[in-house]
Amino acid sequence: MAEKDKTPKKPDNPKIDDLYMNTEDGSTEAMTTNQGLKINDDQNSLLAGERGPTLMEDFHFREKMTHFDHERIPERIVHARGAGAHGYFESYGDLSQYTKAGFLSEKGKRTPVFTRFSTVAGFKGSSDLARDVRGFAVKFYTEEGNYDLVGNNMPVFFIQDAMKFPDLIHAVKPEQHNEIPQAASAHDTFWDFISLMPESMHMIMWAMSDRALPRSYSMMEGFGVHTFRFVNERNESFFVKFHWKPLAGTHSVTWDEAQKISGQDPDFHRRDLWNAIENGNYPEWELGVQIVPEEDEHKFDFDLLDATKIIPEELVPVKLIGKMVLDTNPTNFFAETEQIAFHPGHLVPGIDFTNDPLLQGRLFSYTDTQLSRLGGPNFNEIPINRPISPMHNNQRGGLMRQTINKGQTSYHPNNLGGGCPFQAKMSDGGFVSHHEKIDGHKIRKRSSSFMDHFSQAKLFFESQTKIEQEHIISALRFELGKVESEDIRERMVGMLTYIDGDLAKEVAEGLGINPITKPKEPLNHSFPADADLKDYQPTKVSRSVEKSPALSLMARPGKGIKGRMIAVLATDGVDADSLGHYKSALKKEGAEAKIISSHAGSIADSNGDAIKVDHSLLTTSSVLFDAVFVPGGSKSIKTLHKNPDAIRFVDEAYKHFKVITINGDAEKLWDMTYASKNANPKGVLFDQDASAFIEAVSKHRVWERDDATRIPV
Ligand code: HDE
Repeated sequence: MAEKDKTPKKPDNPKIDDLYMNTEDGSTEAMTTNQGLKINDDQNSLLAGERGPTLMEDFHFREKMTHFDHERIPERIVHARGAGAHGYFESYGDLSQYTKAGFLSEKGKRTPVFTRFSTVAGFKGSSDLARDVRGFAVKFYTEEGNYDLVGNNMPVFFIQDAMKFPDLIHAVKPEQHNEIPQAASAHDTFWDFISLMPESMHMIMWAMSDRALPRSYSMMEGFGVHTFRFVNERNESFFVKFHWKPLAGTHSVTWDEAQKISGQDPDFHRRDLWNAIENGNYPEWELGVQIVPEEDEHKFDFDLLDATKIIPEELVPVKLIGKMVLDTNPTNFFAETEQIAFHPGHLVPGIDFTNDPLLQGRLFSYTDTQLSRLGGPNFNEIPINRPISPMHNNQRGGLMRQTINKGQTSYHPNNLGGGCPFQAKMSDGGFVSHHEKIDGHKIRKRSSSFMDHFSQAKLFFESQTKIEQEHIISALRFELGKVESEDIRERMVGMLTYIDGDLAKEVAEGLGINPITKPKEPLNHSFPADADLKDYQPTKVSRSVEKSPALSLMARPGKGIKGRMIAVLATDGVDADSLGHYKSALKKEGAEAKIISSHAGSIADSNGDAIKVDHSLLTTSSVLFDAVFVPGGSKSIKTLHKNPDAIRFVDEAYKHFKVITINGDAEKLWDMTYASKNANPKGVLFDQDASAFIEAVSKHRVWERDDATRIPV
């Protein structure tokens, strides 16, 4: 028999007395101290006389204030700003040919996950819309222990060796003398470092592309970045690269929007994820793998261990092996999203590392950082970090220990404790590292197979569509335009000539640099002392594919408009039929139609029915929406077409390549816009029904609208 739901229904308009009855089991909940003592007065401190000083003995005040004083923990050194959600991963089939990982062993097998998305450079309170790489970290709570796939939304990285990570991060974070700028790479120290690091050039192309400005977490790809290993039951190993492919497609916002969103709603991505889940529009990604047999390790013209390289999908296709759905918001941000501790070294049998020197360094850093961030070695006992599989070992004590270990023994081997916990055989899921043969000199040196820094940067740039290339050029003009040192600007533009001559020329033009000075070789300034420069030349400079269309965001438009935000401009007198038709069609597709009006509260439609207003024109902006619908209704339009904010709303949406539908009398409002001066405006639909609008919105933006950026808003 199903258990009776004891949760009391929340009254629609709760009165203060109802709020005493809000616990899950319906009982009342008295306020207590941390010792369980019921509190009678939480309003006043204990005073010596009505107008006297506070008494030291006020234990309730002291406890409350002490806890408050210690509420913050150190934010993450990188990826401080983030948001996360619970969900599940479902395997598409049996992957045992490649890996013995249990969670990939049968069709339909579900594993709970928690996923956290983040920006890298900004502090915890910074804007979601910074131009930055996004973290894409997934904790799989498998039956064989926690497996963490701690990736990013770009498949390569700035550096090849973990030794350089502190330098990279010091360069991109706010400058040390004045702690400016926040969450931005557009400043001198970042470009000073980058312009001396040719190995960063491939990643710079990604970071300057629209990938750095995702429309939504649910519209970005994720990548494991490093090459990992799959290992099967026969101990055969395969190299593997992980990919997350969003079902909603890959979409971004423009830089002008990003900057405005940072002011209008710095929580834009966090809110988008939260609302999508609350509204049942669960974000979904497919997990894909590129699998390379061990014997093919040296078949490529790049090194699989070099994290500044991709394996083009045209060389090794991505095989889809499962789906992740995020369907539950955290109950408490701090307890879950903030305290979750990821680690690329959290593995399950069937998945293992390679010798990628960036990955190897990460294996040290992630536990180490939790010691200061979460305060000690017991962070694995925080509920969000606990595995669902049983956990037994002889680790004891330490700050904030939660487990009450029973018995006499905490060592191995033991007889007194019955030999427990015992070591598990491989056949019982005991983890054994892959038996890779290693034979080498102890040496600090980068392999010369890592030295071709430009071929893939070029491949990326040349695989972009024209509009994406233009965005990369503008991004570089902006970023370098904010750099004060002319030397750095010039050095960086010089470096770009090694990627693409036209790219360098276009950027130089925007910066007023003429002529371009090609930096003298060697370009790399990250040499050890006493280096023999011959060792730092590429062994091979080649490109096995000329173009990789998969590298363009346009390659993955996705399906439908689930989770898209549609602005409906309307006020009293709005045409009830048209509005009703659109609202129900959009809801069916999982999009959110929001009524934006000249005032807050509610409006009366042409039938006199009251409609709730979601935002007034004062409290929102077109940059927070994907498309605009202006229904007719002469009274509504009469009011709106005199409102400069409404006109600006439409113009700005036009500027950002968004689909606009104008129905009936709304044409009067359209005629007031700058955009209407174009006789043939692309992506503006007149008197269309909702299906035409939905089809147009599913393409995300009208990139072919070539007069868009000329709109002066
Ligand atoms: Fe991280 N990284 N990282 N990183 N990283 C951290 O760990 C580090 C790198 C990534 O939502 C830190 O718990 C080093 C690549 C994500 O909680 C820290 C190096 C990739 C997150 C750390 C790298 C990542 C982190 C900070 C160079 C993509 C956020 C707080 C060797 C594959 C996870 C923490 C979350 C977080 C170190 C490079 C992804 C300091 C030393 C490459 C998604 O340990």
